[in-house]
Amino acid sequence: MRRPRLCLVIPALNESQAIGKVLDEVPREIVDEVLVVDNGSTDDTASLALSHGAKVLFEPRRGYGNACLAAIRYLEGIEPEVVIFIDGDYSSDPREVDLVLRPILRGEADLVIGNRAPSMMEEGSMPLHARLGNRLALVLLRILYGRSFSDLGPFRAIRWIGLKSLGMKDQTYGWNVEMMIKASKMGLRIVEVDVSYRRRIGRSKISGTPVGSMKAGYRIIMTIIRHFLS
Ligand SMILES: Nc1nc2c(ncn2[C@@H]2O[C@H](COP(=O)(O)OP(=O)(O)O)[C@@H](O)[C@H]2O)c(=O)[nH]1
Ligand SMILES: [Mg+2]
Repeated sequence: MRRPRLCLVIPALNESQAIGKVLDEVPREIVDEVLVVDNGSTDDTASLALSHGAKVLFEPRRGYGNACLAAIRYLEGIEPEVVIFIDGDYSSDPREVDLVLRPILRGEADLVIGNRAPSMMEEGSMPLHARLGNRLALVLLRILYGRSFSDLGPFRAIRWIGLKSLGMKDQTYGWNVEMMIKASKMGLRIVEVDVSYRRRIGRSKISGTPVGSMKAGYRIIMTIIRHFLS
């Protein structure tokens, strides 16, 4: 199997407690470039990312999607073969990069989504309200698009050509589900693989509180409906 030019993208907002540990777990023999997109952190996320071997991009506009879009703009100049997205909070395990990469290397997938398998989830890693929001979104995807996914997990690999063709736009937490909907509509081959999920280090920016989950859930559900109507 030929090794792709692989870039790992890590959106990060105030992850100084976690980012160094995350970067230390990246299998550098597989990953060619690691990008941390800092979204205006007020802690030393950026300097820690630098000292742990990442390239740091700054995106002043807040939002998970904005961070990912900034990474895509940068990658236009690199034209990697595969891009892997992973959160910077230590919840997903970068040592599992090969799990999400394998179906692409085998030529079986264009997009591989890491399914946070219940048997591989650390207790307390995902609050009940986040689980319920995830379920609701998955039910909607099934009803509106006829697609059965197991998870909206953020740890995922996608072929660069496929990613570019999606024309991603979502600036916030609808990003992950936008990718799944567009990839489905465009007929990309989507494969799910089981990955682990740990308790994050530091404070959650999204689904750590019921209010945060509701806001993110609203965004996600509106994204699903909007794309259905368009
Ligand atoms: N760049 C950027 N990253 C964000 C933003 N909000 C959250 N993140 C990052 O996105 C990832 C997921 O956020 P997290 O707080 O863990 O959400 P949770 O997993 O739902 O609790 C983490 O790596 C955060 O640092 C944001 O506005 N901009
Ligand atoms: Mg998290």
